[in-house]
Amino acid sequence: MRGFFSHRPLMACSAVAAAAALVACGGGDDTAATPTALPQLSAAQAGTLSAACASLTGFTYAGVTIASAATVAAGTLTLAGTPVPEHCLVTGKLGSRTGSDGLTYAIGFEMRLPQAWSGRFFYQGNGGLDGSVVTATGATGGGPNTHALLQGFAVISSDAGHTGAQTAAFGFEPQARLDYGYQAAAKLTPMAKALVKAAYGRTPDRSYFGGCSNGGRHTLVATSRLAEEYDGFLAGAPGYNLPKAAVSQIWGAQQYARAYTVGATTVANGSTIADLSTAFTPAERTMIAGRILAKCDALDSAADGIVSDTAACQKAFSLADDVPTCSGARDGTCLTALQKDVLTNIHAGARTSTGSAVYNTFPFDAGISGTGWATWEFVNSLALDPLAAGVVFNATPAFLANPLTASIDALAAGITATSATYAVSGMDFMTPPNPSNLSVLKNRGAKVMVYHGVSDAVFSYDDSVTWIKNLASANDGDASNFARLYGVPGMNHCSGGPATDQFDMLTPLVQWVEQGKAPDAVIATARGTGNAGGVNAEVPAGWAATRTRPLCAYPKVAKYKGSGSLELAANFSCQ
Ligand SMILES: [Ca+2]
Repeated sequence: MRGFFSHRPLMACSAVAAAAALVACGGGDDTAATPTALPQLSAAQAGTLSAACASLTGFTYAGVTIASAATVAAGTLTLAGTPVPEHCLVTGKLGSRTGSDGLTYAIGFEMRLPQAWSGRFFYQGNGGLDGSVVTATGATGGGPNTHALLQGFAVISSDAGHTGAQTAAFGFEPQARLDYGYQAAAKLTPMAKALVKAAYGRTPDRSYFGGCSNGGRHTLVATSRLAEEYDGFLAGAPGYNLPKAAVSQIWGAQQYARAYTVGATTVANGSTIADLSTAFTPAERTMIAGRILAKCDALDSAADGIVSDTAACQKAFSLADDVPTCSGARDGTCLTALQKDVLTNIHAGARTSTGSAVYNTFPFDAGISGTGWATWEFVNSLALDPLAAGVVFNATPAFLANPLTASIDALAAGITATSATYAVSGMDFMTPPNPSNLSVLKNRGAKVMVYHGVSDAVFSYDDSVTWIKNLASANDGDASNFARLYGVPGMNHCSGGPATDQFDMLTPLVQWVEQGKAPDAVIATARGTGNAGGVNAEVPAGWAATRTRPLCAYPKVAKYKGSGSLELAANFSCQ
């Protein structure tokens, strides 16, 4: 792979930036603190499909087999109640091969090419363990209302090099791991741009990469590995330390097992697992959320059911002092001392037996009442994360006999280790090589926007804060001229929870990249009753169904202006 520059002053004086920074560079005067102007990329120009769609079956590219190319009439697909305009759907495979396990592998993909094209290309990073070609609508998270395909992007989606969504068997095959980690995206990108050229007569003017969860991970990996290929990156709930988060989840399951009803079981993905949700009932989690709100809601100047000032809340809220300790049986109004110990540990973050942090802390936030929070903590921690951490990321892969008794030390070591068969560690193939050094994309004029639910239970919002802080430190204390993080209070993993979880972050990203209009705030809406893109049942009854809020770029938070309706974003500002 390309080299990574670590000497920032050198980059600040690169050829691209030299004109704007001539004095500072030539004089070698470190006291000159004037920020270097970053290049402004030009706007994409609209076009139309110039090739006959069916003729794209004849598209040739090394290693590619096109299976089909057919016109999809307007309205055949509907997204959030909106008919998708006419487009050309091309399906195919790249790099068919026989794996070390004797099975056939390929990077399956589909590409949707709008008849009326914006001049832009969107790489859709998908979730989970990949393994299926999710419809290439360009879903960007933020509630099901925004899709790059609806905005005229040519969109590619892939299975990342293996089939069988949510199964981990591919994790025994070394190359399939690497394709899942980052190589499928690297291989598909130039192919997709060539296919765009075949379809429209020119390569895309501007290229974007986005997704949520594992798709957010793909996106932050691309900020590092594919910095020269993309102009804008939209990462939702980025599991950019995904192997660590997976080990952390298993550790969390072991914590919950200290307080659950022994013998209680539930079924997930066809398997019977311990019912860890008995450790914290919905009534107890709702009570905890209420206690957090009582302490933290008004810290942002509005008692509106939203804890906007996450940092202040961590200082103000004490699980020990602010939640009653049960004097008798659990009845939903209190927590036992053991429950408090477990939940304190969960928020303090996973540790090895010698006390080393496995991952990161998790903030207290009102979204702990959400069903998504519970699913990740109590179900996926036993049904999904053991597949990822035990098999796919592990130097000695094996299905875990019992995640509740698995060695966290061994799992934590396994994701950083290599072996003769697995020469690249899980952490190396799954994460950005250096998430704090984005000099290449920065100095090209590319931009990064990240959003993250503060009540995400699997990938910690705190880890995204760590990312933006480290990025700022590597850029004279402020990376906001090319990268911004937007916390979504109350939101669980990618969507849901008591939150304004519907927003279009792609349009502001395009405006930032192509017009230089920096996004200070992004307006988000609650998906209450009647929402065309799907109703979020966890919007509190006291909220307007269409409540709006500004999502603010970290470290700013949304504060009430002091007058006007609490339901309208216009009455809040980012401070
Ligand atoms: Ca509030």
